[in-house]
Amino acid sequence: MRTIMLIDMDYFFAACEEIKRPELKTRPTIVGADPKEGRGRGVVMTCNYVARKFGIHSAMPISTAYKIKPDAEYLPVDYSYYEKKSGEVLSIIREYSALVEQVSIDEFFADVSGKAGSYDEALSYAEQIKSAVREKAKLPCSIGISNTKLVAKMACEKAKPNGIKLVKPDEAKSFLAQLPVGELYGVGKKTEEKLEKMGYKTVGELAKASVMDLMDHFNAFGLELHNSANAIDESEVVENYEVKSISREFTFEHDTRKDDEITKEIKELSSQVGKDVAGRSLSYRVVTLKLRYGDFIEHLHSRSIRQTSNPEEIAKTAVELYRENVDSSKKIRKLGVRASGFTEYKNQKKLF
Ligand code: TTP
Ligand code: MG
Repeated sequence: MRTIMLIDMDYFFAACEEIKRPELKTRPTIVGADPKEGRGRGVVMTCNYVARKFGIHSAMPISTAYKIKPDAEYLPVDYSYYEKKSGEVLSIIREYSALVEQVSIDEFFADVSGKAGSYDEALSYAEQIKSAVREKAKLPCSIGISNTKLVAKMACEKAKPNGIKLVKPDEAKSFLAQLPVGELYGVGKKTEEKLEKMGYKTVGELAKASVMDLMDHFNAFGLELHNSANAIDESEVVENYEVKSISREFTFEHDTRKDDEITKEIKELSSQVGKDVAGRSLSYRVVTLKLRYGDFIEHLHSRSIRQTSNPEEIAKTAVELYRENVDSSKKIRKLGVRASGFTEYKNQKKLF
């Protein structure tokens, strides 16, 4: 029998800020765009649970948050610190499990099948991991435990904040059955709407739907939906040492069409991405430029180049992509620059 844990940090970016300034723990604290006294653009990346009590949440426009709570603490995003803390958490979890998969900056699957003989043992093992993360990294987390990644992940959502939830294999189907379809992992807004139109409101109802019917509507994804709703998930926890991409984004104060303003920002973003790439001793092969226009239409433009570790190539390629693709009849709201297609150049050198 497999025992899988999903460890997700609570209000991660804001919890990191509380380490730097413990007095924030009792204050509503919001990490994200600068609110500029209500005129700011961009969104709340996350906020602590003190702020959540006022209805503030991730992805909310920062101006809305400011309307609700102008006297909250508003802090800029300090990625490099959060990445450092994320690395610390990963090392702590590795002390407890040989098989760890990092899903995002604050989310980790651990297969602890060999470590916990029974589910009671799994619970106390999770307690130990949670305490170690709290004591060593000074950060709170929540842990979901089950025999599949799917149910562990969804159990963790229910354990939040600062909790542990175990769903035993024979309880998995009934645990899922009561949830609205929108809460099933993998179901986004569009799928949710479609499923509701088809008459499936809860995961339990979806579980009983005919696979054929689901596949008629969703093709192969229909089978996945059927399996998920029935708590069937064979996927394994896989080690992933590699980073897939590194990116930075920027939202302009005012939508703009000024070429010099835009290229300056593309170069700045490229330089930040370049530093990050170099810091990890990576070489890259793909550069992507994201352009979001004032009407919120977004385009991604990518180019493959010769594998290189030269950070300058990012700005050069991104600016080329901009010149070749920009729709100059429209103003730009937001920019993003991404590097991907990595190999570790230290290893490459060894190979050659
Ligand atoms: P989450 O784990 O989704 O959120 P959280 O850790 O802040 O809160 P919770 O207690 O509910 O887990 O995301 C982890 C971090 O990723 C979060 O602190 C901020 C960042 N983030 C973004 O950058 N963009 C987003 O859209 C979201 C949701 C989060
Ligand atoms: Mg989290």
